[in-house]
Amino acid sequence: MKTHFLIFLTLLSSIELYSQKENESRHHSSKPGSHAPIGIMADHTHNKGEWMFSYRYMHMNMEDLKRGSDDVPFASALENYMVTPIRMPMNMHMIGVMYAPTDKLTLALMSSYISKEMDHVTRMGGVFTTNSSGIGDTRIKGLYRLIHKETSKLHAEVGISIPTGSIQERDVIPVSAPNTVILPYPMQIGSGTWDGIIGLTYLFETEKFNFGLQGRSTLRTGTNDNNYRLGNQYEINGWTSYNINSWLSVSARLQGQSIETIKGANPALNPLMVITADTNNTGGELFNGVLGFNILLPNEIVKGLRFGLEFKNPLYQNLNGFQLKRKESFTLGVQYSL
Ligand SMILES: [Cu+2]
Repeated sequence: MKTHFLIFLTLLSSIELYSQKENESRHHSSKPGSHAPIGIMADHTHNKGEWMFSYRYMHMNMEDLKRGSDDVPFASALENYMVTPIRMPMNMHMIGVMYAPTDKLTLALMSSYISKEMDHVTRMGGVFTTNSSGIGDTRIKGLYRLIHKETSKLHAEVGISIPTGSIQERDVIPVSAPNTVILPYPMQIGSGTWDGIIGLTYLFETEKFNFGLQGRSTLRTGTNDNNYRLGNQYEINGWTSYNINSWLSVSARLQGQSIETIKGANPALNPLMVITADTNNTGGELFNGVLGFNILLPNEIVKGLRFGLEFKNPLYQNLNGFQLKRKESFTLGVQYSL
């Protein structure tokens, strides 16, 4: 009986010690919700001398057709085009490095490996699949702190996207005779142009809750080697997260996206062949709901290691012309700071 009591006392005091330690490390940046949901890029800055390495895996799927905001059958696209895609899954592996040379400025470098697959049906009822994969465009960014208080933070993002991703992806299609052709716009890996990225992120943090608002644009410049330029992208994200305890937070966010149409056209693509080769069928407005959670491993286990997961569900999509409908997607990520 006495030994049981002693064990009980020892346990109690170790719990007491642990929670004291937890209190000491309860600085705002060391909570799970201090980082935005994992699908948000450039959400935070670092203190002078800090490094961070990250890896994200993103899976997206598109399936069935839309014209504007309406669901339409494949047959309606096949009245005007020889071929329509029916499904397009996409996988993306992203690696990132962040480093802060000063307290004010954080530098970030991002690279990716992308693989895409597209299933099609032809007017004659035949089906076939094309594939593409490779290294994506490379992004170099500077994040500059404008406001950096304990509870409210504001930083600007300025960057460039270097066209390291291929715009010459080819595959075999069985239309007329099996033939290796250049793939349409959505199956290419990069933009082929030097693009600018600008953004602004505001964060508000309390003991339990975090709120964030981010606006960012990808602005394309010039014309690529295949005579076109992808549309500019404008995106706004608003999110809130709640720290359930010292290592787990849950989040909800809303995302609005506006994508402009492609300017110019690749002369090697016949826009009557397939809907994805017609630039009228590009761009649109999307509104998504995203749920997720962040895990910050306790310092006693590993210092500075985080995990995040997010599930995205389209709530509204208004797409120009005929386009594949965006479906659910998820992002899984690991971040390690030192
Ligand atoms: Cu970071």
